Amino acid sequence: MSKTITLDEAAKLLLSWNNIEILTHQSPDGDTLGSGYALACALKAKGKNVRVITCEEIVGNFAFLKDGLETDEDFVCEKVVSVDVATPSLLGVNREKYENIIDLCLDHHVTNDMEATYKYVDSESAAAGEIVLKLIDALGVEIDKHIANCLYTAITTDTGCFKYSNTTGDTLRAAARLLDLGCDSQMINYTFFELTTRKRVELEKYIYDTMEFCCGGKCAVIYITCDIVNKFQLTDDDMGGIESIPRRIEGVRLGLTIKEKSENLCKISARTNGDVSANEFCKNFGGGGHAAAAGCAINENIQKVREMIISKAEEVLNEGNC
Ligand SMILES: [Mn+2]
Repeated sequence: MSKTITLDEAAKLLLSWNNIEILTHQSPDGDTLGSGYALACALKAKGKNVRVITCEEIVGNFAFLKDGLETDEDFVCEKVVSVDVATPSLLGVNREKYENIIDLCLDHHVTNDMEATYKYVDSESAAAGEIVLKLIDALGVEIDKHIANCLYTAITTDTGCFKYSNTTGDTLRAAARLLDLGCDSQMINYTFFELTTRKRVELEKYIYDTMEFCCGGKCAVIYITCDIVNKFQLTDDDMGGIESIPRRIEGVRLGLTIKEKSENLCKISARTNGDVSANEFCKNFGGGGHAAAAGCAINENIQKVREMIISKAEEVLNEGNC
């Protein structure tokens, strides 16, 4: 059992520790990386040896988050902190090594089921970045421009540029403070919400061509098959945020994305505008997440998965008279 602690207690622990590794989740997003690198920089400012552990090399649009965080080659880990990791499987390639040795878990997912010695989970926070901002204050570290950029990236990406229903007054006050501290919001929002690639445009063409509607238009389903990923050599970066396309359509209450990962494995992302629970929908298939955004995986071929989720969507949307 993990011991739930306050942020002040978490700060005290961190100040008493050294040689700290910060774990981020697989398929890294702006929140896990922004929060992880911001916390690392703050701990470094307190004279700690620290490094961020990722499941893959961080290149492309997220690479700037790593600035100024060189790690000694002879680093020996003593303490492990996870940020934005809701469940052990999200540790990916690092799961085996780390899942039983996490000292502190920091997260904002209501479904968090990580085992750690100490835990701070605040599901009211729109992003782990909001929690890390408060933690850095508790550590007594002055937030420089780079830390502000990391935290702004965390918060803006997890809120869809402050458009999702998880955005609260506190979220906006946190973001406002980061602007006051000199973060480059224009560069960050351009990078994550406007900049696109040719490959991405090709993917969107395919998605609009193959999109399906069910439940009388209350549910829209899009598909990303292995064939299309191979044809355009799509990376996770190219596909980021694609899941939010279906729910933009008028009348759609539940937007579903089926990503074919292999012949017998598909990942499903559910997105809603908050009135239908994406979390409850994905729980039917052993997954979970938030009210407006959740996911699950099904070990079946894509045709079977299509039938399963459309039939569940019909059940959910018709039952609730949505
Ligand atoms: Mn997050």
